[in-house]
Amino acid sequence: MTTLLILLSLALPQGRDLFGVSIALADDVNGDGVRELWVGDLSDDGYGEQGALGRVWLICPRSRRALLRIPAPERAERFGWTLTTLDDVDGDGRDELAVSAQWVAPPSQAERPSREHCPPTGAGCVYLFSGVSGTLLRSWSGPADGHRAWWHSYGAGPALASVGDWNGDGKGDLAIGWSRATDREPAQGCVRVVSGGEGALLHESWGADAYDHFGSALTMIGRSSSLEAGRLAVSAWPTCPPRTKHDRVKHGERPGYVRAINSSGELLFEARSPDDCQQFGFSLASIPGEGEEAGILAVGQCFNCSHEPAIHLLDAATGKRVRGIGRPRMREWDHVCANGYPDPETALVEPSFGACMLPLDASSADGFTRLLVTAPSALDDHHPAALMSTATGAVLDRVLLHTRPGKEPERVHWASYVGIVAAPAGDQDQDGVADFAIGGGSVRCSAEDCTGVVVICSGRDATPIRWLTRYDLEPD
Ligand SMILES: [Ca+2]
Ligand SMILES: [Ca+2]
Ligand SMILES: [Ca+2]
Repeated sequence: MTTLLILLSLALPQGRDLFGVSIALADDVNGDGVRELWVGDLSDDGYGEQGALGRVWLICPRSRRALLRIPAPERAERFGWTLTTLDDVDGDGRDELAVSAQWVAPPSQAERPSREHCPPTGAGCVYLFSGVSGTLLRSWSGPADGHRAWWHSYGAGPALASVGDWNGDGKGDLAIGWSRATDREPAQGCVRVVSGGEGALLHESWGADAYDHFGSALTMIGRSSSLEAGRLAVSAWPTCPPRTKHDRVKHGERPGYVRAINSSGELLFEARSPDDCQQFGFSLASIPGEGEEAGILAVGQCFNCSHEPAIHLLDAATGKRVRGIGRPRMREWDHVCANGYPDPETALVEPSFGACMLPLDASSADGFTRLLVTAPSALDDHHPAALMSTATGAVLDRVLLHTRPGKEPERVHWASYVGIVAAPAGDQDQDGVADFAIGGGSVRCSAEDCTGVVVICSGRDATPIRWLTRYDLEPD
């Protein structure tokens, strides 16, 4: 019934609260000693041909003030599903912000595709803005994009990643995953690395086959400082060719793969799942190594796949699998809520386990990096994420949304899909440990429920510190 309500609601343009579908850590713009957050907001005010126009907020979390609002540029729609900060480009010493629009309306009415066409045909765009003023610096076009899971916002594209200074000109550069790009074959997908300074194409590589959707997820690996070029990991989630049902059965699933390339464009390795899962690479995260160590590339396979969800930890230099993290039992993931399950001892965490991953700075007692792992779910999402040991796969700390600091808990009950994104949040509570933020984005079934949120959590023990919703934002 819940799923039905969501589907019905999605069919309607009204009532979507999609505040928090994307998050990135900003500089301390207002000088209060705590860094700001960029938050994407696809909520329902302002609609175009293909859906919400979208906007991006720069928010001071401490005061809940919006310091800047970047509206969708002219003819851009579905603006803000993905965003990333970039090392300084315009020379003011502050990071810039890259934001995607999944669709750009053509200039003439005659060229408009049907509104029902999903994913939309035509062009999408990625825009680079000054991180201080929100001034548009440049943009790059590619094929229109959408979501990998058709009924919600998981895995929205085009994927974006800051790649440090790829070409050595002292300015930040950007990788864009155009997973629906067509070369010799349809939807092979490509990744393009572009220069933040000049806008020039620095690198381009393509998926192996038709419908590989290469470029679906991106992350930098083995990078120790911000303006140092590292290596780029790119994943492909192949889909079945859109032919007849018979063909679909005949072709079956094809395994997903992850490739790593360096700033000379050389292929360093290609990795696949031990079980050939199609959605290997749904999520990617990089755990930097100490000193000469190459570090670890964490690869998630989750959600809507016919294989068991899992996280694979690969050697970042060779792509060889080091170990895996399996889906925990509910009892371990959330010992409070597990009591509500028919069989808490055997029930497993949602199959969205691993939808998003984020390594945290502070190490666990065993000396290994802790990995934030999300498992977003629908309307009763009390346990969206946990900190896990990359050594043992054990759950170390849990993000539990039973209470909202300083507020009535009712709204908490209706936060949903929290964990479709995760981002570093700086040290918000100023205890010397870097914190993190996880975001939701919801479909409202009536006026008061299902709020899109950004939940800022303590990097020390994962306790929620602060909630941000668009209703809380104070006008500046
Ligand atoms: Ca600040
Ligand atoms: Ca700048
Ligand atoms: Ca550069």
